[in-house]
Amino acid sequence: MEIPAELGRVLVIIPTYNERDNIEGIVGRVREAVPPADVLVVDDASPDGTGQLADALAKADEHVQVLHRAGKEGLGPAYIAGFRWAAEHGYDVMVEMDADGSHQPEELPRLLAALEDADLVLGARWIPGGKVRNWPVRREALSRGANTYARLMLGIPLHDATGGFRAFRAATLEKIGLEEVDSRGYCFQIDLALRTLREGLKVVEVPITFVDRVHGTSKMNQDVFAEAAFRVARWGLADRVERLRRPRR
Ligand SMILES: Nc1nc2c(ncn2[C@@H]2O[C@H](COP(=O)(O)OP(=O)(O)OP(=O)(O)O)[C@@H](O)[C@H]2O)c(=O)[nH]1
Ligand SMILES: [Mg+2]
Repeated sequence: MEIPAELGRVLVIIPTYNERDNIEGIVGRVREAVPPADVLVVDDASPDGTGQLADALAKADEHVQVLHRAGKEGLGPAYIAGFRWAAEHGYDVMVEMDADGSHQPEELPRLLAALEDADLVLGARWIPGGKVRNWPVRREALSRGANTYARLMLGIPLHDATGGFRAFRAATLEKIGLEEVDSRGYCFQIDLALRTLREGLKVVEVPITFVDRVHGTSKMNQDVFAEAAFRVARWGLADRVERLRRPRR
C-alpha cells in the first residue's frame, strides 16, 4: 500500500530515551514500510548513546534526521519539539510512534490511508480487530481501565485515547493550541485527542496490533499514571462546571 499522494509530505516522529537496542531496527522498518516518508528521532540526551546511534543512521540516510534535546523531559515536550520542527520544515502529516517496537511500522500505510478522511487517526487496541501481543494481564487491565475512565470522565467517544501510534494532519496541530499543552506522560495523548475533538475535527480509530517491548525498560511509572488520572479528572470537572454555567440556548 502506498501513501496517498493527497496527504503531502509525511514525517514519522520517534521519541527516544535509552532505546539503544531498538533504534536501528525500528528506523529501518519505517523506511521499508513507507519509503517516501521521512523520520525524525527526538532524543532527550539518552545516557545509553541512542542519540549517537541515531546520528549514524541520519548520516547514512537523508530521509532520517535527529533532534537532540538537553535532557529527559517526558514524552509530551519531546513530541511538541518534534511537531515544531516538522512545521518549520514544511511537513503536511506528523506521525507519532514509539521506538520500542510496540507500534508496528508495517501498519503505517493503513493509518495514513485512514487520514485521507480524517484530521487525526488513532491506532487503537481496544476496538474490534485491535490486539495486544505479550502484554501482562496487569498492563492490559490498566490500559483498558484508563481508557474507560477517560471516556466516562471526558464524555469522549474514543476507545484508545492513551495510545501513542497516531497520525495528525499539520493543520490539526496548528488548530489545537499546542503552546498551551503542558502534559508530559500518557495524558499528553489524551490531551491532544481531546483538543482535536473540541475543535470539532474528525478523529478516526483504526485497529492495530500492539506488541510489548522486547528490549529496554519501560518509562511508565506511578508519576506518569498519577498525572494522567489527576488531569483527566480536572478536565472532566472543568467541562461540567462550564456547561452548568453556560446553559444551552
Ligand atoms: N525523547 C523522549 N522520549 C521518551 C521519553 N520518555 C519515553 N520516551 C520514548 O517514548 C516512547 C514510549 O515510551 P515507553 O517507555 O515505551 O512507554 P510505554 O510504552 O508506556 O512503556 P513500555 O511498557 O516500556 O512499552 C519510547 O520510544 C520511549 O523511548 C522522554 O522523556 N523523552
Ligand atoms: Mg512502550
